[in-house]
Amino acid sequence: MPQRLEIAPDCLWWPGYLDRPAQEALLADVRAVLEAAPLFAPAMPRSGKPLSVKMSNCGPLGWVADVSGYRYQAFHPDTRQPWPAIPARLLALWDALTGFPAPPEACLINWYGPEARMGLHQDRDEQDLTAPVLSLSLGDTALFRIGGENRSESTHSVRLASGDAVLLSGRSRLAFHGVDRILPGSSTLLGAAGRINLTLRRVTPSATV
Ligand code: MD3
Ligand code: FE
Repeated sequence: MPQRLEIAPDCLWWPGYLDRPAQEALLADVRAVLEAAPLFAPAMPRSGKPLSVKMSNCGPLGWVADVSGYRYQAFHPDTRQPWPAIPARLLALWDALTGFPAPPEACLINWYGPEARMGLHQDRDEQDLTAPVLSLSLGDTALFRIGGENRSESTHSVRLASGDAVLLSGRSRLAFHGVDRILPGSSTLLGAAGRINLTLRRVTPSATV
């Protein structure tokens, strides 16, 4: 079991959690998902300005962003087809790393070209903010930044590399975070510059006893 580090309160990081063969297998799963659900270009609500990251999803629900807002929906914004299922390998990673009693409902696929970034934001479009979020990185290293629940709080940065896993729960679930830049050429996994980040999430409240 690779070493686990706490980058911020309740934000756990496993550098190199997936070895190279596991990264290659996961990448093959992602490429199969992208055949059925191609990357789309999300846009900022109101302005319609495109984000630099391209996206897709798998699972019963997917996160989309367009001029009318941010939301989860059951179908691809361009093809109007239901999202493909979450690959079994990802469901197993969710179970192993979160121990959460309900399966993820959404897996957002973020694709970063060499110039892409993601501004500091909070993830609060999910109805169940008590469930964890699991992130997996493939390809080039990202300079990831995380702060506290208020934008004004200090932040710190870590380099998320191919195969790294990050688990956000508890006090980190509403932390501001973003990607300042990626380091093109830092990984050979994708066979080209760029980075893929997968985030597995619950969206709706899970049943309580
Ligand atoms: C901290 N993705 O998809 S993953 C996102 O690398 C997103 O693509 C980044 O931020 C990426 O929303 C960061 C790590 C991560 C994911 C979800 C979080 C950090 C988080 C949710 C709450 C707090
Ligand atoms: Fe986020």
